Amino acid sequence: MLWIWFTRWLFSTNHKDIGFLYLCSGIWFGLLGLSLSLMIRLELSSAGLLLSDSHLYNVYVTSHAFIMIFFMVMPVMMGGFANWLVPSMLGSPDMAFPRMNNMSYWLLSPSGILLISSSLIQGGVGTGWTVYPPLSSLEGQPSLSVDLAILSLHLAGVSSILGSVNFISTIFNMWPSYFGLVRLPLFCWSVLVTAFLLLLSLPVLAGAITMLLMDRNFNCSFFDPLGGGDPVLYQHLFWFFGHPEVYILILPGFGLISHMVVDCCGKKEVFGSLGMIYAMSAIGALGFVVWAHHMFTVGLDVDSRAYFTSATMTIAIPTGVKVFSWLGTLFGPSLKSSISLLWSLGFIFLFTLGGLTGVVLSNSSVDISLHDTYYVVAHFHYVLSMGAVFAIFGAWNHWFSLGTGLSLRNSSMKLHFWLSFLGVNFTFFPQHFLGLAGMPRRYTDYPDVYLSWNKISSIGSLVTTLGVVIFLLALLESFFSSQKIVFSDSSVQDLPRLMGAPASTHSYFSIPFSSVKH
Ligand code: HAS
Ligand code: CU
Repeated sequence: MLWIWFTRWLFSTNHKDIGFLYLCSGIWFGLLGLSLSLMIRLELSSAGLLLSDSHLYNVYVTSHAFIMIFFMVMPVMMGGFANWLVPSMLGSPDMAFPRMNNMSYWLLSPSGILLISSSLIQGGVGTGWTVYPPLSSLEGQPSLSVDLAILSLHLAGVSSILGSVNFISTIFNMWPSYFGLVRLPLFCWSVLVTAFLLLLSLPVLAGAITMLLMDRNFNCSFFDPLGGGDPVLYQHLFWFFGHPEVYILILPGFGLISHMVVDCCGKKEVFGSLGMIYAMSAIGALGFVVWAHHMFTVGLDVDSRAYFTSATMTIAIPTGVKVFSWLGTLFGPSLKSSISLLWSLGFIFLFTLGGLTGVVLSNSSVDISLHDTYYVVAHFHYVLSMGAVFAIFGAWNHWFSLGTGLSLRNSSMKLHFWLSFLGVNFTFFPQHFLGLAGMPRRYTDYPDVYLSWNKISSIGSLVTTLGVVIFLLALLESFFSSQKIVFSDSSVQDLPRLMGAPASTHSYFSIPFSSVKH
């Protein structure tokens, strides 16, 4: 019995089983990342030191970022939702390489174990998620923790590359070619673009951290000026990966939002669907040529700064196309109120706010004073905590019943949304003011002048956490209640539309959910 259970989950090649595992791990890591963020907010809730050691604070900041990026958002979006939805939307029985899919998932666990162990031994990694030398070099942090974290990133990278190869092969081979890629559902498009970004950017990160590992362990000096190396080289390599990475985190969210928005107004297609495809492809391509906007303070020459400023600003155009297309889709009388509509509207509003502060930061002259301040922290939490995370919660509400046959209590989910909406705004809006007033990021302490906004920010994080508790309780209630949604024959006929397949393909659609209960 136990063996059957064991093999079911350990050796599974079924995209829904693997997706389920990814979602479960995502929730677990999400809670871990949330706990770390609470420690950060606790430390910053008053002036002076609460933690005995400022290095420990840096360890919290570093682990929080690694866990949220590599073990929460990426696995949930690509591993969880994409695994569930892509084969279903394509009308294919599974992913192209089901065993490779299993391997992608099971590489993530050793990677997570390495990352967590890195925090538990020899003081942990306090380098920030960017792992810049010389702080991350042997002189900066001689402990083994940094090496463990590097190996963890390598494994997570292999897992993601295998996943990308699988998604690209699945989409190109399992989508009937006579439909043409123009009719490929937008979520599949977003996953396709993301998979290419992963495939092209992760090897560069792998190169950079391998060089760092060589510097640390084999007396190399790629990033050490004393041996003819250059620490700025690391920054170029890291951000050549790092900037595409931020679009990797948001593009699948764009895809999910498009489907939710369409379903909420009962329309057949997103307004400007072809434009959405071009916009996502443009964001993906442009994402590779703007990396040095993270490095305006390293002493770039004025021409490079002018180039990286203007190239970065052009990304606002395709992103604007997406925002206005969502609004165009929502425009009209037939809006159906639902929880996923709330998250979608929240996403559009708050992601745009975060995008606009990105445009502010892209001005190299302004960034000289805003770089490494809380303004940057506010920017990226608006696009991530309110962009990526809102898309995840929206999609969770949108597809939960279809995937599990269970239902979530409407009032709890509404409360969860409003607590999150209030909580994140209270947490991150004041950080704009702190940044403009000069408060640096990654510091444990601050002058009293920054106290009040920091207090409000910390209270905000408690409100968000309360929302998460409500969400978890509602989830437990739904799993343990005996109330199951019974799909009628007519709703099964409606599955292609519910899954988000384009209207023109419905009659060709093979119903993916053989397990749907009648
Ligand atoms: Fe960013 C730093 C610029 C989008 C995530 N970003 C970060 C970091 C993260 C991150 C994690 O140029 C910190 C990394 C670290 O640890 O150091 N970002 C941008 C720009 C965009 C952008 C221009 N970022 C994202 C997304 C992310 C993300 C998406 C993840 C999900 N970001 C920066 C810059 C830095 C930066 C600097 C470095 C700062 C520093 O000093 O370290 C764009 O893609 C945003 C486009 C979206 C919009 C909104 C919708 C568009 C509409 C059209 C009309 C708007 C116009 C603009 C014409 C613009 C509605 C008008 C402008 C006005 C201000 C009114
Ligand atoms: Cu960037």
